Amino acid sequence: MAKISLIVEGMKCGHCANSVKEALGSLSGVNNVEVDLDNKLTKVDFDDALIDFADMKEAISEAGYKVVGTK
Ligand SMILES: [Cu+2]
Repeated sequence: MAKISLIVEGMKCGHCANSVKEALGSLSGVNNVEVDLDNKLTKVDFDDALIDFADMKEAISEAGYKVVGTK
């Protein structure tokens, strides 16, 4: 199990946070997602044998938000 904190731009409210959560949660290999809206952080627990940063970035992009880095 691996953890990453993604810095996501464009999330403005609880609805945005849920959209990002759902986009990531639908990917196989993602075990848990927590969004910290105030700090633009999305914390993901994942299995690095099944999914990587690029996959998460793409899913978030498809949901309409932008990953600008990690922390
Ligand atoms: Cu919103």
